[in-house]
Amino acid sequence: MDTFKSKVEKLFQDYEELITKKNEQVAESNGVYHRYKNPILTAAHTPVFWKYDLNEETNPYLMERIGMNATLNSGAMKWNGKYILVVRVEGSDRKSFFAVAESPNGIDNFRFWDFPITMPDDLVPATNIYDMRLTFHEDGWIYGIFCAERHDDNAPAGDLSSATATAAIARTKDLVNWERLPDLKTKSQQRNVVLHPEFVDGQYALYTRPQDGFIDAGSGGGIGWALVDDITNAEVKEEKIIDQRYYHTIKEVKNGEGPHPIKTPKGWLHLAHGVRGCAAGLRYVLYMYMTSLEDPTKLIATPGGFFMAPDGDERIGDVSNVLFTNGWIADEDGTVYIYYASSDTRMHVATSTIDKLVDYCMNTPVDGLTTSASVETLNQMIAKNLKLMNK
Ligand code: M1P
Repeated sequence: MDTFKSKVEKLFQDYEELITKKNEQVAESNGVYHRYKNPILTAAHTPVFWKYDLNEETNPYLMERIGMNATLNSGAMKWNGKYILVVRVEGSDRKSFFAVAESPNGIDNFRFWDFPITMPDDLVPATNIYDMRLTFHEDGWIYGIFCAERHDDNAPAGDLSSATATAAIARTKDLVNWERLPDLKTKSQQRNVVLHPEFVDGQYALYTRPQDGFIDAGSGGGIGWALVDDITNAEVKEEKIIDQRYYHTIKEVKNGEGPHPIKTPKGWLHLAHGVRGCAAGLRYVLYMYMTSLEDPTKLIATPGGFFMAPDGDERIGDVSNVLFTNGWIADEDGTVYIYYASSDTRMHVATSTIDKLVDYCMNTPVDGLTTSASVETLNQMIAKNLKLMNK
Protein backbone atom coordinates (compact mmCIF):
# COMPACT_ATOMS: atom_id res chain seq x y z
CA MET A 1 0.00 0.00 0.00
CA ASP A 2 1.17 3.53 -0.78
CA THR A 3 2.21 5.34 2.36
CA PHE A 4 2.40 9.11 2.69
CA LYS A 5 6.18 8.78 2.61
CA SER A 6 6.21 6.67 -0.57
CA LYS A 7 3.80 9.08 -2.27
CA VAL A 8 6.07 12.01 -1.42
CA GLU A 9 9.08 10.07 -2.72
CA LYS A 10 7.23 9.39 -5.98
CA LEU A 11 6.40 13.08 -6.38
CA PHE A 12 10.07 13.98 -6.03
CA GLN A 13 11.20 11.18 -8.36
CA ASP A 14 8.76 12.20 -11.11
CA TYR A 15 9.79 15.81 -10.65
CA GLU A 16 13.52 15.03 -10.96
CA GLU A 17 12.83 12.94 -14.05
CA LEU A 18 10.94 15.84 -15.65
CA ILE A 19 13.43 18.60 -14.93
CA THR A 20 16.52 16.59 -15.85
CA LYS A 21 15.12 15.34 -19.18
CA LYS A 22 17.56 15.95 -22.03
CA ASN A 23 16.33 18.39 -24.64
CA GLU A 24 16.95 17.81 -28.33
CA GLN A 25 17.16 20.13 -31.27
CA VAL A 26 14.31 19.70 -33.73
CA ALA A 27 15.89 18.63 -37.03
CA GLU A 28 13.68 20.84 -39.16
CA SER A 29 14.98 24.41 -39.46
CA ASN A 30 14.62 27.38 -41.79
CA GLY A 31 18.37 27.91 -41.56
CA VAL A 32 17.97 30.88 -39.21
CA TYR A 33 17.33 29.15 -35.86
CA HIS A 34 16.61 25.77 -34.30
CA ARG A 35 13.68 25.01 -32.07
CA TYR A 36 13.92 22.35 -29.33
CA LYS A 37 11.64 19.38 -28.74
CA ASN A 38 10.57 20.07 -25.14
CA PRO A 39 9.47 23.25 -23.45
CA ILE A 40 12.22 24.23 -20.99
CA LEU A 41 9.84 25.27 -18.20
CA THR A 42 6.18 24.53 -17.51
CA ALA A 43 4.02 24.87 -14.40
CA ALA A 44 5.03 21.25 -13.64
CA HIS A 45 8.67 22.37 -13.40
CA THR A 46 7.94 24.45 -10.28
CA PRO A 47 9.28 22.68 -7.18
CA VAL A 48 7.18 20.09 -5.37
CA PHE A 49 7.75 21.98 -2.10
CA TRP A 50 6.11 25.12 -3.56
CA LYS A 51 2.86 23.27 -4.13
CA TYR A 52 2.53 20.61 -1.46
CA ASP A 53 2.49 20.88 2.30
CA LEU A 54 4.77 17.90 2.96
CA ASN A 55 3.62 17.39 6.54
CA GLU A 56 1.37 14.35 6.88
CA GLU A 57 -0.42 15.82 9.90
CA THR A 58 -1.53 18.98 8.10
CA ASN A 59 -1.92 17.43 4.61
CA PRO A 60 -2.97 13.79 5.13
CA TYR A 61 -4.32 13.43 1.56
CA LEU A 62 -1.13 14.90 0.07
CA MET A 63 -3.05 17.45 -1.97
CA GLU A 64 -1.58 20.45 -3.73
CA ARG A 65 -2.17 23.44 -1.47
CA ILE A 66 -0.83 26.16 -3.76
CA GLY A 67 -1.53 25.80 -7.46
CA MET A 68 0.88 26.93 -10.19
CA ASN A 69 -0.65 27.79 -13.55
CA ALA A 70 2.07 28.88 -15.95
CA THR A 71 5.73 29.77 -16.46
CA LEU A 72 6.16 32.41 -19.11
CA ASN A 73 7.81 35.65 -20.23
CA SER A 74 11.27 35.34 -18.67
CA GLY A 75 14.19 37.73 -18.53
CA ALA A 76 17.57 36.07 -19.19
CA MET A 77 21.28 36.54 -18.57
CA LYS A 78 24.47 34.49 -18.29
CA TRP A 79 25.73 34.82 -14.77
CA ASN A 80 28.53 32.99 -12.96
CA GLY A 81 28.70 30.56 -15.90
CA LYS A 82 25.01 29.63 -15.60
CA TYR A 83 22.08 30.37 -17.92
CA ILE A 84 19.72 32.31 -15.71
CA LEU A 85 16.05 33.02 -16.29
CA VAL A 86 13.97 35.35 -14.17
CA VAL A 87 10.72 33.57 -14.87
CA ARG A 88 7.24 35.03 -14.68
CA VAL A 89 5.46 32.33 -12.68
CA GLU A 90 1.71 32.63 -12.51
CA GLY A 91 -0.12 30.95 -9.65
CA SER A 92 -3.62 29.54 -9.91
CA ASP A 93 -4.73 32.75 -8.16
CA ARG A 94 -3.69 34.66 -11.32
CA LYS A 95 -0.92 36.54 -9.52
CA SER A 96 2.42 36.55 -11.27
CA PHE A 97 5.71 36.64 -9.41
CA PHE A 98 9.36 36.34 -10.34
CA ALA A 99 11.50 33.29 -9.67
CA VAL A 100 15.02 32.45 -10.78
CA ALA A 101 15.68 29.21 -12.66
CA GLU A 102 19.19 28.22 -13.75
CA SER A 103 20.59 25.73 -16.23
CA PRO A 104 24.13 24.54 -16.87
CA ASN A 105 23.69 24.53 -20.67
CA GLY A 106 20.81 26.86 -21.56
CA ILE A 107 18.61 24.20 -23.17
CA ASP A 108 17.57 21.81 -20.39
CA ASN A 109 18.01 21.01 -16.70
CA PHE A 110 16.49 24.32 -15.58
CA ARG A 111 16.05 24.23 -11.82
CA PHE A 112 14.27 26.86 -9.74
CA TRP A 113 16.03 28.42 -6.80
CA ASP A 114 14.30 27.46 -3.53
CA PHE A 115 12.51 30.76 -2.97
CA PRO A 116 10.87 33.10 -5.48
CA ILE A 117 12.02 36.73 -5.58
CA THR A 118 10.49 38.85 -2.85
CA MET A 119 10.20 42.10 -4.76
CA PRO A 120 9.86 45.22 -2.60
CA ASP A 121 6.85 47.38 -3.44
CA ASP A 122 6.83 50.85 -4.93
CA LEU A 123 5.34 53.64 -2.81
CA VAL A 124 2.06 52.72 -4.49
CA PRO A 125 1.92 48.91 -4.23
CA ALA A 126 0.99 47.01 -7.39
CA THR A 127 -1.57 44.21 -7.62
CA ASN A 128 0.45 42.23 -10.15
CA ILE A 129 3.98 42.36 -11.57
CA TYR A 130 5.34 40.60 -14.66
CA ASP A 131 7.62 40.38 -17.73
CA MET A 132 11.01 41.43 -16.38
CA ARG A 133 13.73 42.56 -18.78
CA LEU A 134 17.18 42.07 -17.25
CA THR A 135 20.02 44.44 -18.07
CA PHE A 136 23.53 44.15 -16.68
CA HIS A 137 24.22 47.87 -17.09
CA GLU A 138 27.68 49.35 -17.45
CA ASP A 139 27.05 51.22 -14.17
CA GLY A 140 27.62 47.82 -12.44
CA TRP A 141 24.02 47.05 -11.39
CA ILE A 142 21.73 44.34 -12.73
CA TYR A 143 18.43 46.08 -13.49
CA GLY A 144 15.04 44.49 -13.81
CA ILE A 145 12.36 46.55 -15.52
CA PHE A 146 8.89 45.05 -15.43
CA CYS A 147 5.22 45.88 -15.66
CA ALA A 148 3.42 46.92 -12.49
CA GLU A 149 -0.33 46.58 -12.82
CA ARG A 150 -2.86 48.28 -10.58
CA HIS A 151 -6.63 48.66 -10.62
CA ASP A 152 -7.66 51.85 -12.42
CA ASP A 153 -9.39 53.75 -9.66
CA ASN A 154 -10.82 56.19 -12.22
CA ALA A 155 -12.91 53.40 -13.77
CA PRO A 156 -16.69 53.52 -13.20
CA ALA A 157 -17.87 51.92 -9.95
CA GLY A 158 -18.22 48.17 -10.37
CA ASP A 159 -15.66 47.97 -13.18
CA LEU A 160 -13.17 45.57 -11.69
CA SER A 161 -11.17 44.86 -14.81
CA SER A 162 -9.83 48.29 -15.83
CA ALA A 163 -6.18 48.52 -14.95
CA THR A 164 -3.11 50.70 -15.42
CA ALA A 165 0.33 49.60 -16.61
CA THR A 166 3.50 51.27 -15.36
CA ALA A 167 7.17 50.45 -15.84
CA ALA A 168 8.62 49.36 -12.51
CA ILE A 169 12.37 49.50 -11.88
CA ALA A 170 14.46 47.45 -9.47
CA ARG A 171 18.16 46.63 -9.23
CA THR A 172 20.31 43.99 -7.63
CA LYS A 173 23.82 42.63 -7.38
CA ASP A 174 22.89 39.02 -6.58
CA LEU A 175 19.37 38.40 -8.02
CA VAL A 176 18.18 37.68 -4.47
CA ASN A 177 18.13 41.09 -2.80
CA TRP A 178 16.43 43.75 -4.91
CA GLU A 179 16.33 47.48 -4.39
CA ARG A 180 13.10 48.90 -5.73
CA LEU A 181 13.40 52.31 -7.37
CA PRO A 182 10.38 54.53 -8.07
CA ASP A 183 8.31 53.49 -11.10
CA LEU A 184 9.11 55.30 -14.33
CA LYS A 185 7.23 58.58 -14.66
CA THR A 186 5.71 58.99 -18.12
CA LYS A 187 2.81 60.84 -19.74
CA SER A 188 1.13 57.63 -20.89
CA GLN A 189 0.79 54.10 -19.59
CA GLN A 190 3.77 51.87 -20.39
CA ARG A 191 4.55 48.18 -20.79
CA ASN A 192 7.57 46.46 -22.40
CA VAL A 193 10.05 49.07 -21.18
CA VAL A 194 13.67 47.92 -21.51
CA LEU A 195 16.96 49.43 -20.29
CA HIS A 196 19.74 49.76 -22.90
CA PRO A 197 22.96 48.27 -21.45
CA GLU A 198 25.18 51.31 -22.12
CA PHE A 199 25.04 54.98 -21.25
CA VAL A 200 24.11 57.15 -24.24
CA ASP A 201 25.33 60.75 -24.00
CA GLY A 202 26.00 60.04 -20.34
CA GLN A 203 22.37 59.10 -19.71
CA TYR A 204 20.37 55.94 -19.16
CA ALA A 205 18.51 54.96 -22.32
CA LEU A 206 15.15 53.23 -22.32
CA TYR A 207 13.11 51.49 -24.99
CA THR A 208 9.50 52.38 -24.23
CA ARG A 209 6.05 51.42 -25.49
CA PRO A 210 3.64 54.29 -24.94
CA GLN A 211 0.03 53.14 -24.87
CA ASP A 212 -3.36 54.85 -24.68
CA GLY A 213 -4.84 52.38 -22.21
CA PHE A 214 -4.00 49.15 -20.43
CA ILE A 215 -4.50 47.08 -23.59
CA ASP A 216 -4.51 49.59 -26.46
CA ALA A 217 -1.27 50.92 -27.84
CA GLY A 218 -3.52 53.27 -29.83
CA SER A 219 -1.80 56.51 -30.72
CA GLY A 220 1.42 55.25 -29.10
CA GLY A 221 3.00 54.69 -32.52
CA GLY A 222 5.43 51.88 -31.73
CA ILE A 223 8.64 51.23 -29.81
CA GLY A 224 9.97 54.46 -28.35
CA TRP A 225 13.30 55.70 -27.01
CA ALA A 226 13.93 58.02 -24.10
CA LEU A 227 16.95 59.23 -22.16
CA VAL A 228 16.83 59.71 -18.41
CA ASP A 229 19.56 61.29 -16.33
CA ASP A 230 18.66 59.78 -12.96
CA ILE A 231 17.58 56.13 -12.84
CA THR A 232 16.76 56.47 -9.14
CA ASN A 233 14.03 58.94 -10.03
CA ALA A 234 13.44 58.15 -13.68
CA GLU A 235 11.20 60.38 -15.73
CA VAL A 236 10.58 60.33 -19.48
CA LYS A 237 10.50 63.95 -20.61
CA GLU A 238 10.92 63.30 -24.33
CA GLU A 239 10.06 60.14 -26.19
CA LYS A 240 10.90 59.41 -29.81
CA ILE A 241 9.34 56.50 -31.76
CA ILE A 242 12.14 54.47 -33.31
CA ASP A 243 10.27 51.41 -34.60
CA GLN A 244 6.92 52.39 -35.96
CA ARG A 245 3.80 50.28 -36.57
CA TYR A 246 2.25 50.03 -40.04
CA TYR A 247 -1.09 49.02 -41.50
CA HIS A 248 -1.37 45.40 -42.64
CA THR A 249 1.88 44.20 -41.12
CA ILE A 250 2.67 41.77 -38.30
CA LYS A 251 2.87 44.73 -35.90
CA GLU A 252 -0.20 46.62 -37.01
CA VAL A 253 -1.95 46.66 -33.60
CA LYS A 254 1.01 46.75 -31.20
CA ASN A 255 4.68 46.05 -30.84
CA GLY A 256 7.12 45.96 -27.97
CA GLU A 257 10.85 45.55 -27.41
CA GLY A 258 11.86 42.07 -26.23
CA PRO A 259 15.12 41.77 -24.28
CA HIS A 260 17.73 44.56 -24.52
CA PRO A 261 19.55 44.52 -27.87
CA ILE A 262 22.79 42.62 -28.43
CA LYS A 263 25.79 44.68 -29.55
CA THR A 264 27.42 43.32 -32.73
CA PRO A 265 30.14 44.84 -34.93
CA LYS A 266 27.42 45.64 -37.51
CA GLY A 267 24.95 47.29 -35.15
CA TRP A 268 22.53 46.64 -32.30
CA LEU A 269 20.50 43.47 -32.87
CA HIS A 270 16.90 43.72 -31.62
CA LEU A 271 14.24 41.12 -30.93
CA ALA A 272 10.67 42.31 -30.42
CA HIS A 273 7.05 41.20 -30.59
CA GLY A 274 4.45 42.35 -33.07
CA VAL A 275 0.69 42.01 -32.73
CA ARG A 276 -2.09 41.91 -35.27
CA GLY A 277 -5.81 41.35 -34.93
CA CYS A 278 -7.89 38.64 -36.58
CA ALA A 279 -11.26 36.94 -36.04
CA ALA A 280 -9.66 34.64 -33.47
CA GLY A 281 -8.30 37.57 -31.44
CA LEU A 282 -4.76 38.93 -31.25
CA ARG A 283 -1.84 37.10 -32.85
CA TYR A 284 1.60 37.74 -31.29
CA VAL A 285 4.74 36.93 -33.29
CA LEU A 286 8.44 37.74 -32.87
CA TYR A 287 10.35 39.97 -35.26
CA MET A 288 13.82 41.50 -35.47
CA TYR A 289 15.45 44.76 -36.45
CA MET A 290 18.84 46.48 -36.13
CA THR A 291 19.93 49.95 -35.09
CA SER A 292 23.15 51.87 -35.65
CA LEU A 293 26.03 51.71 -33.17
CA GLU A 294 26.68 55.43 -33.69
CA ASP A 295 23.04 56.39 -33.27
CA PRO A 296 20.99 53.70 -31.51
CA THR A 297 17.75 55.46 -32.53
CA LYS A 298 18.49 54.93 -36.24
CA LEU A 299 17.09 51.81 -37.93
CA ILE A 300 19.64 50.14 -40.20
CA ALA A 301 17.88 46.84 -40.93
CA THR A 302 14.16 46.02 -40.92
CA PRO A 303 13.58 42.47 -42.16
CA GLY A 304 9.96 42.11 -43.24
CA GLY A 305 7.49 39.71 -41.67
CA PHE A 306 7.84 37.58 -38.59
CA PHE A 307 11.00 35.93 -37.33
CA MET A 308 9.13 33.30 -35.30
CA ALA A 309 5.40 32.59 -35.05
CA PRO A 310 3.44 30.10 -32.92
CA ASP A 311 3.86 26.60 -34.33
CA GLY A 312 2.18 23.29 -33.46
CA ASP A 313 1.51 22.96 -29.71
CA GLU A 314 2.82 26.49 -29.19
CA ARG A 315 -0.43 27.78 -30.66
CA ILE A 316 -2.52 26.66 -27.71
CA GLY A 317 -2.57 27.86 -24.13
CA ASP A 318 -4.12 30.34 -21.72
CA VAL A 319 -3.84 33.09 -24.33
CA SER A 320 -3.60 31.17 -27.59
CA ASN A 321 -1.72 32.22 -30.73
CA VAL A 322 0.97 34.09 -28.80
CA LEU A 323 4.76 34.01 -28.90
CA PHE A 324 6.39 36.49 -26.55
CA THR A 325 10.03 37.08 -25.66
CA ASN A 326 11.86 39.18 -23.11
CA GLY A 327 15.08 37.21 -22.73
CA TRP A 328 18.02 36.05 -24.78
CA ILE A 329 21.66 35.21 -24.08
CA ALA A 330 24.59 35.71 -26.46
CA ASP A 331 27.39 33.34 -25.55
CA GLU A 332 31.10 33.99 -25.99
CA ASP A 333 31.20 31.58 -28.98
CA GLY A 334 28.49 33.54 -30.81
CA THR A 335 25.60 31.18 -29.99
CA VAL A 336 22.38 33.00 -29.19
CA TYR A 337 19.80 31.38 -26.89
CA ILE A 338 16.38 32.84 -27.57
CA TYR A 339 13.97 32.30 -24.69
CA TYR A 340 10.34 32.64 -25.65
CA ALA A 341 6.96 31.78 -24.18
CA SER A 342 4.12 30.21 -26.10
CA SER A 343 0.51 31.20 -25.57
CA ASP A 344 1.25 32.72 -22.13
CA THR A 345 1.72 29.19 -20.77
CA ARG A 346 5.23 27.73 -21.05
CA MET A 347 8.85 28.60 -21.86
CA HIS A 348 10.91 27.39 -24.82
CA VAL A 349 14.39 27.93 -26.21
CA ALA A 350 15.56 28.33 -29.79
CA THR A 351 19.21 28.71 -30.79
CA SER A 352 20.97 30.62 -33.53
CA THR A 353 24.19 32.61 -33.86
CA ILE A 354 24.99 36.31 -33.97
CA ASP A 355 26.31 35.96 -37.52
CA LYS A 356 23.14 34.23 -38.73
CA LEU A 357 20.85 36.74 -37.02
CA VAL A 358 22.74 39.70 -38.47
CA ASP A 359 22.62 38.05 -41.91
CA TYR A 360 18.88 37.45 -41.43
CA CYS A 361 18.34 41.13 -40.56
CA MET A 362 20.51 42.51 -43.34
CA ASN A 363 19.30 40.23 -46.13
CA THR A 364 15.63 39.51 -45.50
CA PRO A 365 13.64 41.78 -47.81
CA VAL A 366 11.84 44.63 -46.10
CA ASP A 367 8.05 44.63 -46.05
CA GLY A 368 6.99 46.69 -49.06
CA LEU A 369 3.60 47.22 -47.38
CA THR A 370 1.54 46.09 -50.41
CA THR A 371 0.87 42.81 -52.20
CA SER A 372 2.37 44.26 -55.42
CA ALA A 373 5.62 45.04 -53.63
CA SER A 374 5.74 41.54 -52.10
CA VAL A 375 5.18 39.85 -55.47
CA GLU A 376 7.80 42.08 -57.07
CA THR A 377 10.34 41.01 -54.41
CA LEU A 378 9.41 37.35 -54.90
CA ASN A 379 9.68 37.61 -58.69
CA GLN A 380 13.18 39.08 -58.42
CA MET A 381 14.41 36.15 -56.33
CA ILE A 382 12.74 33.55 -58.55
CA ALA A 383 14.28 35.10 -61.67
CA LYS A 384 17.76 35.17 -60.14
CA ASN A 385 17.45 31.57 -58.97
CA LEU A 386 16.14 30.26 -62.30
CA LYS A 387 19.10 31.87 -64.01
CA LEU A 388 21.43 30.10 -61.59
CA MET A 389 19.57 26.86 -62.23
CA ASN A 390 20.06 27.43 -66.02
CA LYS A 391 16.32 27.36 -66.66
O1 M1P B 1 -1.08 38.00 -23.82
C1 M1P B 1 -0.01 38.35 -24.65
C2 M1P B 1 0.89 39.40 -23.99
O2 M1P B 1 0.11 40.58 -23.79
C3 M1P B 1 0.80 41.70 -23.24
O3 M1P B 1 1.74 42.20 -24.18
P1 M1P B 1 1.46 43.63 -24.87
O4 M1P B 1 1.65 44.63 -23.81
O5 M1P B 1 2.41 43.83 -25.99
O6 M1P B 1 0.07 43.55 -25.39
C4 M1P B 1 1.49 41.36 -21.94
O7 M1P B 1 0.52 41.23 -20.94
C5 M1P B 1 2.27 40.05 -22.02
O8 M1P B 1 2.61 39.66 -20.71
C6 M1P B 1 1.45 38.94 -22.66
O9 M1P B 1 2.28 37.83 -22.89
